[in-house]
Amino acid sequence: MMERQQGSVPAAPATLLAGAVHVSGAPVVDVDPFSTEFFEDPHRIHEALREAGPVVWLPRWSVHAVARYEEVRAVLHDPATFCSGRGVGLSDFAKEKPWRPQSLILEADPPAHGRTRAVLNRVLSPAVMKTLRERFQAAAHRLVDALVARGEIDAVADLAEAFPLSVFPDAVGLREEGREHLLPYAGLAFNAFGPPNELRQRALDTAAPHVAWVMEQCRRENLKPGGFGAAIHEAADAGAITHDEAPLLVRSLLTAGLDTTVNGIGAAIYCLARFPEAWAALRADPGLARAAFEEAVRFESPVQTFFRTTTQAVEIGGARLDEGSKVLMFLGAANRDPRRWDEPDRYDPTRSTVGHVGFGSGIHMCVGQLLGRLEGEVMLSALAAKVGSITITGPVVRRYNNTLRGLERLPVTLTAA
Ligand code: OVV
Repeated sequence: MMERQQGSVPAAPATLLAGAVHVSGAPVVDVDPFSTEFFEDPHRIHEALREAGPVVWLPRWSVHAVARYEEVRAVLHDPATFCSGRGVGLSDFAKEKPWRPQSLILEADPPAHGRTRAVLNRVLSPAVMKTLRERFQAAAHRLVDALVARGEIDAVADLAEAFPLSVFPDAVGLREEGREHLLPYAGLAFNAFGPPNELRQRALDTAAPHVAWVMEQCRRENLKPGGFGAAIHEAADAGAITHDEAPLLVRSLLTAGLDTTVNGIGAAIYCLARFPEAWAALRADPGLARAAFEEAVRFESPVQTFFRTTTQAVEIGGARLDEGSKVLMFLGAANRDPRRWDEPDRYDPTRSTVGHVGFGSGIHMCVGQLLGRLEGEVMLSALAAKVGSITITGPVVRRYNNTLRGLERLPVTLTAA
């Protein structure tokens, strides 16, 4: 492995090793997409990765990567060749023991995946969303009223985290005590998809109390009737999954269901604070709330990356990949690929976002997408109804995570409408 110096990333776009090409035929791009420099400003390096070729080789972590829309989609839509069962992080489960028991849905392939997916599809169905909408709307309106009364807030802790925390744990059926473990657990799980860098190491070193609490909450006796958790256990009664699978599927909700919506809502607030035209359009037509949230998911791509692993030798984008090759998919780069999007760097709630890969695509496409969209929509529609302006009033601080893109702090003033 080559030595990298901190702070050596040049101001110019990513360094091509003077036309170097990997044995696979993929151009070599010498960047670390899991470094703090990259997290601070990924967009120009995303561009360099797209421009370098349809598939590139990243020597820093010895993986191939795709950053163009077309190839990201192609990988997502060929799960037989680009599998998830060997893990969707850098670690190859065929060679390394997973840090926790393997997810029965995220880290599974057909046909096994279809069975667990069907259960979560039903637990998070449109019909279930209908039963939640009023409750979520009321919670959003209550929170926005309180925040407008305060005026000066941190839009991360006070809004993007506070709102999902006020609705999601109850919807799962969790007890009150210990909910402070949820965000640290999710943060560590998303860091664990990354390479063995400091972020991942530190996350795993401090994981034990969060892991223990989360696993305990997945047991049937700790889940209140009427929630998503109880519904998963009832699917085991009905024979759709086994009784020992149910807790692990509940764990998927606890891993993937909170930090994602926190960063999705955070992305939307950050977009609306930076694009006054978009904010004006939303205020004029609160019916744009759902579209404004969706466009924020495209624009910021709260889930930036996932890996796949090749099940056989395959040619893609003119490169020849061996069996067992890890392929890194840059969802965020695909969502701003100018080959696919007009003015990709413009946040525009009136554009068509159809086909964006912020929720993935294909058989693994976010099973909680309706819940995420519901939370985003009701929050943005409450803001549109009650807030006149969102002004950034202090330093915006980024939160570093190997998979999630979002902020640590976003100081804003909200004025009443
Ligand atoms: C989409 C996603 C992210 C993280 C974890 C899981 C799923 C899971 O199934 O545990």
